[in-house]
Amino acid sequence: MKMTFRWFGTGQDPISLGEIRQIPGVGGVVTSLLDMPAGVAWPMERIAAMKDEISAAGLEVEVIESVNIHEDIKLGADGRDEKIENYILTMERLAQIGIKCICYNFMPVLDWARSHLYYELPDGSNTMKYEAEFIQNISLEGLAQRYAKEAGDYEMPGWEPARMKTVRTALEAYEGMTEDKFYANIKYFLDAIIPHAEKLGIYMGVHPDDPPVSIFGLPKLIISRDNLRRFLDLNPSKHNGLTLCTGSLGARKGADIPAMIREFGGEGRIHFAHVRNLRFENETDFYESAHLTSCGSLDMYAIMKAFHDVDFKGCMRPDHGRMIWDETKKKGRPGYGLYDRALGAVYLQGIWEAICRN
Ligand code: DNO
Repeated sequence: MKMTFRWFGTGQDPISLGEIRQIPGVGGVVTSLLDMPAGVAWPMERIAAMKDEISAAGLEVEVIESVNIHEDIKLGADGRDEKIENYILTMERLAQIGIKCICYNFMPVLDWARSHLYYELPDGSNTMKYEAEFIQNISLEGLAQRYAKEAGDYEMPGWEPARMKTVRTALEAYEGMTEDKFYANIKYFLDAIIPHAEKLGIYMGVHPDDPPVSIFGLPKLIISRDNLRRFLDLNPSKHNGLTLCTGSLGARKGADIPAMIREFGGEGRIHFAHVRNLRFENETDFYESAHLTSCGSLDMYAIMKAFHDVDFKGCMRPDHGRMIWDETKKKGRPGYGLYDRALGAVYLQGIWEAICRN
């Protein structure tokens, strides 16, 4: 296991590479070119500049999160082939700087969503929260406005104001989308890109849908063990794999995350891991707690033990953290402050060391 840290890029992230380099045990970052719209081929100069900047700071570029998928591909619409070709071009260029793992998602229209970005906990820290009733009673536009207001200078990925302008049309395009059709569209994409991934030595890791429930009438299809199985079986190559996100999958009460790690990790199909905790407040609502087992509802020891038992050699990163020590808004995108994630990275490595030495 290699511990990494997500960094959104210069101008996109108030956290510096210098700060990340000082987190014990973290030698590389997970990053992206956030301004690249889905469907275009990323320019080689931009990719090379990203690599040079990160190397100059003494860090590796370990994983690209994300190369986003154009809606035409998800919908199986006319024009998907051209976007798939651009996707492959981007993969080829990323391979030139040594990238071995790409994280992406197949979430319809939106990326992840929460009701609250800065929910205050009793200790005075702020965190993200998902409250089902709140989401049921707000329109998508209302939520987008709330994010735009609350997230300060940073756009929430998947909720960019420019994207919100056409979001109704995008939502309508999903009317009548069936599960079988959606999986057929995924298969079409995978069958096109995976042979290239094999040639390039790139491992693709799909991120599960977050939250794992349907919101604003959109289907959520990659949320459970059975869905992950179905996804992997669409294309049996080892290069078609998962980003195992404990927080997204774990937001379904009762989900057995260690069992999923053992099953899919044991088959060599987990290529990247997001490891975080969350605390359920009732059957449907949760907030994102500090990483410690004692702070949330997930058993972080059991999760790390499962990764260890399947001899997980990929990259892992701490995931969303709380905003602590006065860093709210000034110091990080929602969920992506410096301090709580750094504590998470060190805590997870502590568990790992104890398991390895036992
Ligand atoms: C949220 C992230 C997601 C993730 C994408 C992967 O914090 O886990 O936005 O990066 O879904 O494509």
